[in-house]
Amino acid sequence: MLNQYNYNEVLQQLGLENINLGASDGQQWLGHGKTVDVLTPIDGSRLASVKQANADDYEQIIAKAAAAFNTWRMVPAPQRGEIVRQLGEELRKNKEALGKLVTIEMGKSIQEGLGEVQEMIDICDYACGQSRMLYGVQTHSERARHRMFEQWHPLGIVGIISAFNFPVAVWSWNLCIALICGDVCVWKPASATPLTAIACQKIIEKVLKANGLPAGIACLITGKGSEIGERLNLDRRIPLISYTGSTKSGIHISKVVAERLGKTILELGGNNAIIVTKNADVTLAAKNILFGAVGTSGQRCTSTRRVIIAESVYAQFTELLLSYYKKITIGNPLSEGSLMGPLVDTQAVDTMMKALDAIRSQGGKIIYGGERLPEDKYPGGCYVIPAIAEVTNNLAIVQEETFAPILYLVKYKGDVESAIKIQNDVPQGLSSAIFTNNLIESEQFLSHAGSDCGIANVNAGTSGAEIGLAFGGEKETGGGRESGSDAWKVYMRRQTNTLNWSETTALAQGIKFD
Ligand code: UN1
Repeated sequence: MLNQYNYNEVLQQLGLENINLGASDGQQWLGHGKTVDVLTPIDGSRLASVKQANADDYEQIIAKAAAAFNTWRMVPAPQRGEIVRQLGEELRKNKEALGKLVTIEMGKSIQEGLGEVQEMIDICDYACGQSRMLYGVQTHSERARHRMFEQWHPLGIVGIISAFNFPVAVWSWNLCIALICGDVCVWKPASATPLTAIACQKIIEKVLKANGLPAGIACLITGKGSEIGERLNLDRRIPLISYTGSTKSGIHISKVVAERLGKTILELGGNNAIIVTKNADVTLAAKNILFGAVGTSGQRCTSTRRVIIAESVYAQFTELLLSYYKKITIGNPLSEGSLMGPLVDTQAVDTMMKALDAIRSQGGKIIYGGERLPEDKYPGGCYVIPAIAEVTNNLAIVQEETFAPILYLVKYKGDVESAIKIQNDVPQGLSSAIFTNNLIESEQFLSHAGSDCGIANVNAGTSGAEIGLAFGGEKETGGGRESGSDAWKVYMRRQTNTLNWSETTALAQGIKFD
């Protein structure tokens, strides 16, 4: 019943076959590892198979990447930007098919699948412009006839390990910025989403080939995190690993990469809250919270997980939110009529069910949803009704990130400071928001003593960030920043230069050494 679309048509449009090689150096496709089936969470059916990379494939590809870096770093940055601009053009042409494939492979609604591809296009445009703005500072030397400045040089191979929930956008944020910085990239996508990765790899290969560029600039290696991911983490030829995923894996990766003094960008778990004060436009808040909690079936790292509501508006807000939840349409995410699709797999549904049990046993109260939808009407077993629970913030389960559509309601008494205290009282620090029309409350939230998150919004939700500024979070979220603003600097090597044109020796700090 749900399968009203022809998945094969979308796969074919993007050059995917029944069995696909899962690794590429940008010109040659390889895959001598295990063959795995890829299933769609829409109805549990098999989409295609992928032959993963083995250790030899890995070695071959990293050797190509290392060689390509020597060429690519010498291409002028604005010319590198031009390649990224062309990638944006190709993505525009493939937006519909790729958006559909994202939806088919991991289950987010088609609106959000298309939105994800739009984020890729946006970062291409952004990175192209940034390629002419890799600015280094200069300052005045304390010594006569000396010049001091900083330069930003390409870093090397960047390993990108991405998650299933943004199977293609996370790659593009890293890839586009890394490419204009003169780096080459090796991508290990999430095990659940190799097909979107293969499709993207084919798109970028077309651009690289059309420009006569060598193999190794943009590479793909599919495989298990514990095998291929771990090889990347350990590999001294790779100066930077950008990882998006769980805090648990992030801590492991951070230790392994630090052991060889490599750099990491970590985008880990969030536990994002929205404060609704007595001065909030309650309707605006409820609408934003609906998207934040239910969008991508609650599987964004920016998903709204907690709402901290002033006692005086609690009843009014809750009633309104419940009325919205009752109208949520759940079903095939390819259908424009569905607001919410399936979770990524049945394991994710089990995790949600366990979290709901934990809420009950820890003293929370589920006031809406949480049911698994029946397989006869919703084949595949991945559909649920999103849940709302009344809790206190200190419950162990509330302190964790459960990657599912469970929204916690926490009542607060007193002023906005008490709400901010609750909002900050979790180990994670990615995204946060306040809904208020009161200037003082808003400024308090944004102040040094306000939200401790990497993202803090006023009258806008926790998810759906634009690409123009830096994206990432503090505390257990890992501290990494990607995308816009000066996030590009992590992808480069900084060099401080002093140039003496005095024709004499002059030591800094006034030291005489004659
Ligand atoms: C993620 O969930 O890993 O802000 C990234 C957002 C998106 C990115 C989410 N632009 O929700």
